[in-house]
Amino acid sequence: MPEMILVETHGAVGVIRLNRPAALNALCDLLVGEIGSQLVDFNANPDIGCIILTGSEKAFAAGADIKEMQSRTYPAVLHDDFIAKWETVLRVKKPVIAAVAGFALGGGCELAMMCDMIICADTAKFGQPEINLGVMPGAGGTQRFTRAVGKSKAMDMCLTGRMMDAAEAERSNLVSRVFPAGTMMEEALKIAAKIASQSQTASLLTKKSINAAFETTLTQGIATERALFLSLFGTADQKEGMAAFVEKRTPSFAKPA
Ligand code: DAK
Repeated sequence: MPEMILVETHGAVGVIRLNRPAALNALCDLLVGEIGSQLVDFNANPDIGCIILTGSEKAFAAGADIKEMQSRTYPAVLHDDFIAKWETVLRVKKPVIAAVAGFALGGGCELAMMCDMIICADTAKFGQPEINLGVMPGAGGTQRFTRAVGKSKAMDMCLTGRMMDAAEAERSNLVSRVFPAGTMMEEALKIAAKIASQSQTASLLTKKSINAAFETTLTQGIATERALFLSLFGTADQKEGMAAFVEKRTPSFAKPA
C-alpha cells in the first residue's frame, strides 16, 4: 500500500493525489517512486482512459524535498537514479492532467509541466525558486517553462525565484484553464471523463503528435501528424466515430484489446 499518495478511480479516470501534508507534498524519493508506480499501473489498465495528478488545497507540491537533497554530493547524484524516477510521467501514453491548487514550486512545477496539460485553482502559485537555494531548476524548469511562457518571463521567474499566481499563469499560457478552488477537482474530473470517453488510440496518437511539435521542425512535425492521422483509418474507432456522426448518435469506442 502506498504511504504518500491516495489513489481513486472515477469511471475511466484514474486519480493520483499527493498526500504528504506535513511537508506540503515535498517530493521525496518515496513520494516520487509511488507516483511513478501508480502511473505505470494506470497506464497498463485498459479501463483507464485519462489520469489526473493532483495535490491538496494548499499544495500540489512545494518542490523536491530540500531536507533530503541537502546532504547529497555530486558523485552521489551522478551515480544514483535520482533523475529517472521523476520522468516516469513522460513514458505514460495516456493523457495526464495536472490539477494544481496552492503551491507548485520547483520540482512541483516541473512535475506539473511534464503532464500533458495543467489546469489550476485560483489559489495556485507557480514558481521555480531554486535560485533562492543556490541552485537552478534541474527537472525541466528552464526548458519547459521557457517553451510555455517565453524567454523573458522564464528568465524573470527562474532568476528572481518569484511566484506567479493563477491569473498570470493563464495569461502566460502555463495553464489551460483556471477554476474557483472549490470546483477545480469537479472540473478536472469532467475534463478527464470527456477525454477518457474518446478513442484511446486517437488520444494516444494525438498526444504523441502534439509532443512531437516540441522536438522537431514544422515540416517533420506535419509529416509525423499526417502519418499518425492516416494510421487511424486502420482502426475500428474511426469507423465507429464516423458512423456515429452519420447516424446521429453518440459513438461508443471499445477499450484497446
Ligand atoms: N522540501 C522539504 N520540506 C518542505 C518543502 C520542500 N521543498 N517545502 C515545504 N516544506 C516543509 C517545511 O519545511 C515545513 O516543515 P516543518 O518545518 O513544519 O517541519 C512544512 O513543509 C510547511 O512549510 P512552511 O512552514 O514553510 O509553510 P509556509 O506556508 O510558511 O510556506 C512555502 C510555504 C511553499 C512558501 C515554503 O514552504 C517554501 O518556500 N518551501 C520551499 C519551496 C522551494 O524552494 N521549492 C524548490 C525546492 S528545490 C531534479 C528533480 C527535482 C528538482 C531538482 C532536480 N532531478 C530529477 C535532477 C527540484 C528541486 C526543487 O524543487
